[in-house]
Amino acid sequence: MKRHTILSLFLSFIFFLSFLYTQELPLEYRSGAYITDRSPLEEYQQRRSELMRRAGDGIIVLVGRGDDRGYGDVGTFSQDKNFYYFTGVEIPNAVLFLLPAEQREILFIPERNLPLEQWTGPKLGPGEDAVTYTGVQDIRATEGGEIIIDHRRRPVPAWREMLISYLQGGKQLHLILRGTESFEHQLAESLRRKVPTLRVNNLYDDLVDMRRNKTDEEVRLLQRAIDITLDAHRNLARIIRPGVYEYEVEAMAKYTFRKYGAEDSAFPPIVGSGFFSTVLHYDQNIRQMQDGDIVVVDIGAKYGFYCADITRTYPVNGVFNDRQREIYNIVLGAQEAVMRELRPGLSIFDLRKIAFNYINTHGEDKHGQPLGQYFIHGVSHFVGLEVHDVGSEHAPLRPGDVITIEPGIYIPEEEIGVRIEDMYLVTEDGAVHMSEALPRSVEGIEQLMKSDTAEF
Ligand SMILES: [Mn+2]
Repeated sequence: MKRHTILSLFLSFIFFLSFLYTQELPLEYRSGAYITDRSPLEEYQQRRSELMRRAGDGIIVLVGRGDDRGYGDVGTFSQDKNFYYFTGVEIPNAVLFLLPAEQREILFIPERNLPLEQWTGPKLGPGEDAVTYTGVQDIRATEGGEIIIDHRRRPVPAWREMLISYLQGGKQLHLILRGTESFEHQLAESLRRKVPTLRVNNLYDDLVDMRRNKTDEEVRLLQRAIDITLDAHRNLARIIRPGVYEYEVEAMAKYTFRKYGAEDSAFPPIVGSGFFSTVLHYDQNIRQMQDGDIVVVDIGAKYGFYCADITRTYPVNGVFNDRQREIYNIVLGAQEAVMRELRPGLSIFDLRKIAFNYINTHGEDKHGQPLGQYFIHGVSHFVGLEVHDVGSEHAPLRPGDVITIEPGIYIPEEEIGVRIEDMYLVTEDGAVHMSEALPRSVEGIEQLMKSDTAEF
């Protein structure tokens, strides 16, 4: 009797497992994806082709981020941005080989681990489903193993062994080396011990060149991230009033991001009121806002891995006082001065000079001094897969760049901080103002705070 019970329990457990793992789940659920919107596969294919064209020969190796979470571990996974840019793949522990001369692509992903999948959900392993999901035709197991060909077992090398044999054959290794201590640096070092003749070429400049040049598809995803962020501002503007805590404003931003399918905040939301309006990256957001305060709200959604970064400054009681209005209009004037000049050929460094000159020649502090000293950060940065995206502040801007313009004045003595930040796509003859739909003028901001039209 007892044995019978144990046996039937065991059998029903096996039945449950087989049910769990044989049912057909849509591929995106099994891909580890957090995004709800991905570009067509041809988009990633074109980026890989372009990278191969630039490398010319040898072997390009891109390594995705690892995920060591085991049974019962919590936490989340976030793919390496470059790996995502070339694959659209969020599967952890993946590695991509690109062989330009042979026009070959090999994607390594981990074999499925059924017991672990009880914790993590069904995943994509090497096989037809992974080919369909990624568009890469040759998909292999990261760890290697063996395959049976003509009734004989043949070993299949793991990706590192396979790479070493390519390099020993004389192929040059192409890596994207950023900074001085990346995983790719360590990989190059460990490979050099096995292959003393190793030649390494750094594709970082090519990567920057490619990632700066936003495709229509990237502009679409960026615009969606921006539009969701503008909706967040519309929603939070109408709840700002004396007595409300900064975290309530943060909550409305995060609520709106998720409500419209953004994965997350692109960075910790900054909601700084009173004195904290003058603290650039204040993200504690614990203060109760008071009548007469000004509050800086710097937020951005991350959608399809693309980031938005939009700042507005609001008067907590709904109406700017005279001094706040004066400072606000100087910041707005600086932003418009930069917007008028924005065109290809200027650098981000040049843009800052325009903003600084405007601020330093308008208004003064309590001691009769010019206000340039209170503009203490850059006026612009590239935006894309990262909030502060790749690209140098001295590089001439060109069509396809997406940047911010965000002048600010911060006077701690007066507890007045104002920042206005918008996003722009640089074009042949100027720029498209991607966040234009959200009001920026004093009247527009005050009207927005009164409006009843926010959607929940
Ligand atoms: Mn910014």
